[in-house]
Amino acid sequence: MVLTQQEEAVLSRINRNRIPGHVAMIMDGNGRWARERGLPRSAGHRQGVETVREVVRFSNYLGIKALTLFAFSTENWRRPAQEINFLMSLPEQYLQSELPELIKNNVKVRLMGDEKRLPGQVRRAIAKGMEATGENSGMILNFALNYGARMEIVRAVQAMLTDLKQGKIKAEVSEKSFAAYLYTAGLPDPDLLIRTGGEYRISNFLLWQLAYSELWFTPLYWPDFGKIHLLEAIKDFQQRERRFGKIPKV
Ligand code: V07
Repeated sequence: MVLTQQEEAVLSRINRNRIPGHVAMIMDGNGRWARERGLPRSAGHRQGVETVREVVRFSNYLGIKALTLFAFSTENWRRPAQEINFLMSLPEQYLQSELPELIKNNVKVRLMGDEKRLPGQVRRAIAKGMEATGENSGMILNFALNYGARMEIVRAVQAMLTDLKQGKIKAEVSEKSFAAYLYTAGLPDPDLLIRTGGEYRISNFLLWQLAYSELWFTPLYWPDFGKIHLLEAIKDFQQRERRFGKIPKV
């Protein structure tokens, strides 16, 4: 990995043994990035994919064990059809160019969200990516597509009721047994949430899983987010961890 002097300087102040295990990201600000340059929104999304490529590579290099990216929310269907069509071409484009490298780097691709409403072409591309990386044991790369946290929770309750009616489970719920019905089953909760684009909200992302996560917000637009910013976020995460480390968790 080639790093600038500035990136090396921040990296040297980071404890490589205390890299957050699971990092989640809300990738906001692509449209505004484009508008400020007089470009169509699609140009912002295209540049956003470049950031995804860089962030995935660098996260893997740093030893992050799981990376969850909010690519398309259940609310995003309200956007113009033209923009939705463009967005729906991105998973296939990304996987077409990155899959060989993801396979080589032992990255495992996963999808979280309601697949049913996704176009067949998107589902096929992702199924292929998941199939090709299914045996990999390195970083888990979770794409949240057609994802909404309230929907995820309601869906989990429905699935529990189905299992109950079929006699597969007893009429008992614990945090642990409930979490097994979420898309993130088997994954640790995110240690760190990063949101770009200057909004200071969670926006229906991982409501259950973010209960104890550190939150890191930046006004930077997603296409402007780079290695240096991920390093800054991790540095802040480690400083907060040190500050609060002495206080016992409730
Ligand atoms: C999307 C680029 C990043 C900024 C946010 C909106 C636009 C990567 C994917 C993707 C999804 C699934 C997958 C592989 C890649 C993606 C959408 C939008 C819909 F298996 N970037 N990206 N999907 N943007």
